Amino acid sequence: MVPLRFIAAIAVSAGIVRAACPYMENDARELPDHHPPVKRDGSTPTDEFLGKYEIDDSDAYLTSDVGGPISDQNSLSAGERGPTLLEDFIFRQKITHFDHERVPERAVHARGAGAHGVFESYGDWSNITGASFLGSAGKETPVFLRFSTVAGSRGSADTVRDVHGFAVRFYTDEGNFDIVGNNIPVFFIQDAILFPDLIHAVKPHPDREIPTAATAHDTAWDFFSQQPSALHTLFWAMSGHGTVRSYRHMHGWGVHTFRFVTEDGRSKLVKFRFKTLQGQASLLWEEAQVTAGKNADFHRQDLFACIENGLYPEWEFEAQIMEEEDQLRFGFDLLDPTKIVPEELVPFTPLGKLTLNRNPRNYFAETEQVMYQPGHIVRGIDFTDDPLLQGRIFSYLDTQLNRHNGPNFEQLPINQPRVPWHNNNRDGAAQMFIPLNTAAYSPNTLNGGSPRQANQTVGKGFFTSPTRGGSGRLVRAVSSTFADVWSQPRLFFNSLLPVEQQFVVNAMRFEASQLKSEVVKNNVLIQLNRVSHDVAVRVATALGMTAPDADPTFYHDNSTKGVSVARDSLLKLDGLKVGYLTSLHVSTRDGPSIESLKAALGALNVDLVVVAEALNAGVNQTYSATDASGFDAIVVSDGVEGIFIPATKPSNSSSAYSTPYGNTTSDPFATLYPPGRPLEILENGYKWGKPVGALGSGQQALKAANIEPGTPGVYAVESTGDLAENLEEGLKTFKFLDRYPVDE
Ligand code: HDE
Repeated sequence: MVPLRFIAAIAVSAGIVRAACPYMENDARELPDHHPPVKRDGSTPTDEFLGKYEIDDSDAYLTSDVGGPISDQNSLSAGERGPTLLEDFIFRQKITHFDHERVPERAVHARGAGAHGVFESYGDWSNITGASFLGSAGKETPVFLRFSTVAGSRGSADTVRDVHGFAVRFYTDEGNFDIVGNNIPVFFIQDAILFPDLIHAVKPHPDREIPTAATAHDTAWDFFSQQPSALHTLFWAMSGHGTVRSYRHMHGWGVHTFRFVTEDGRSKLVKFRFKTLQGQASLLWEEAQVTAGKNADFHRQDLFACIENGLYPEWEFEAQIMEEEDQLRFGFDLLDPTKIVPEELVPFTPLGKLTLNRNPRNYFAETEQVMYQPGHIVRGIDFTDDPLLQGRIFSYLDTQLNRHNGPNFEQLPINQPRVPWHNNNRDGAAQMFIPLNTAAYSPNTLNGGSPRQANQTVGKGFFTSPTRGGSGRLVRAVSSTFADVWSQPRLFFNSLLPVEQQFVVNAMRFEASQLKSEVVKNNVLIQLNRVSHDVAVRVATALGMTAPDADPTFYHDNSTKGVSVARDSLLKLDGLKVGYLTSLHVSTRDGPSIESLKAALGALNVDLVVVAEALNAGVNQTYSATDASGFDAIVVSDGVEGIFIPATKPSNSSSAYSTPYGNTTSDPFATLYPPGRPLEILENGYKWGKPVGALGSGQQALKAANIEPGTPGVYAVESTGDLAENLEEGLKTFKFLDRYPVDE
């Protein structure tokens, strides 16, 4: 039998197969090159690997799926007014393909957006892990990151309140490694067998399919209150972590404890975090709700635009590194995914940096078809016995089989490793390659024993950490070391600013007051009361109920840093937007002052969006299409106070323009937008904690909106220079939360 390698070598030298690309060194597999890689103009060219799969339709004839040039504008019919013929293979192929265009959406995390990027290791970490992508300083590894919400279906809005997915694939030179994480460091349940229960409870009611992408309903809170392991994640989700400003402004967490293993088999326990280098930022709930209606694509738009504009978001990849014997050292179990390890106990070690620098070129082929698995693991990293992780290792492979309708989904371009693969897996629907080895089994002699077995010492194979083992009676029970599920939600709540605590309480009031079942509401109060009597009383008040008596078994005053969103200023202002409210009545919109403001903000990578009644030179947006939710700060230009101040009576003067609420007006622009919109934008911006400002006589608009000049985050100024300086500070603060009252 001629070895595969030999056949491949002949094929290459005979020109039957092209020489291997850099990613597939010594490998015969390669696509034909009739579709040369397409380079995108601008900042984000396609990488060489995926480029080979791209199709460039420019200057080409339309063809059938099998290459014959065709016209498909009209179907083939028997006579001009006659029936379409079954013979019309062009019609049938096109319609059949269309009928099969969808694959099942993800059972959870269906709504999402992804991007390509690169990971760079800060150092040689071989003292703690044999993972090759962490093997030397400056080593680069391609990545693909998909962000998501959990509960909503594929067409749901981005800004619903939810946990957010943060799934990272490293295309390492020793195979694909996925960290399929979330923006919240803990999870609702401790055992994977409860996942279907959790999701059935959280998804819409089965009879009426209501509500979409929301937990504010009876089944969700019934489950949360019957399964109190959910409380910790619930508290995080009810805080700003559930309503992020953008995917760029959140951390990513690996959630489970994993293992690092060195080449010589020494292991450590690790928890992973991707720390946002933009800084954390959140929307307020009312703002998030409005945004969901005004711009359902708010987060994917932000991500796409920033990358397209070269404002590449970055995260530091960090690990909390612990000893094997630390498993029960901290007063909880490191195998319990409902627990964080407070950073005061174990600080984070920064290992490298992840940068997103390239948008997908086709949403379906890349973002929809990327199929992550916690089971995608590489040499030097290993699992732990966390029962949630154990179940996930099974579930993700299974769900991909369902989505792809067969086992060859790893051959899709976005899923392929960037290294050759060799095994005896064969056939199945949509097999994309032509395996030449007829001895598709192991051990074999007919193919020289190839593909050969690799292990810890031979062929740099994956190996299980030698420290791992298990024995014991078979049990169907959660470990008693997982029992305390109330102390850490309290730790989280204690660690928030009072106004952030208020938002958590407000969120619970919002959700719980929509519950129909008195029993569920009561159970919710019982569980909240175990975490905090204060929270239970505050929520009970809004429900018109009485909280149970204090239940102090788990009460404590500990706190930890790093869980609050609002405590720290933003690190970068990249991609933030300032709305500049002006009017066609004034010419300041294209004068030198606005240019200087644009330039000053542009230097911070902040976009100044000029809004007026109609598109015109120097105007980017109209009032009819604009809302406060589209901006991170709002300023009013000089000379436009007229459109903010409702007139008491219609003006008859043809030069006047002061009747936004009147149904008769001499303002030629007043009917171009909904009555009162400019004032509404300013009022909402202020209400939602944004920095607001006004130039010159525009300051009268602040008065009309009842905004007190001189209060934090309110800038009444005369020059654009002052405004730019103030806005920089204001945007770093991001939200001025003292505008929100806190319960006494
Ligand atoms: Fe997932 N989860 N999950 N999950 N999960 C899926 O896989 C599952 C859990 C997470 O952008 C599904 O491909 C089980 C924790 C992300 O493509 C499914 C359990 C964490 C994504 C699935 C969990 C996650 C998923 C649906 C309990 C954070 C989206 C489609 C044991 C650490 C990945 C799919 C993407 C997706 C199962 C719990 C994160 C059904 C059984 C904990 C980010 O297989």
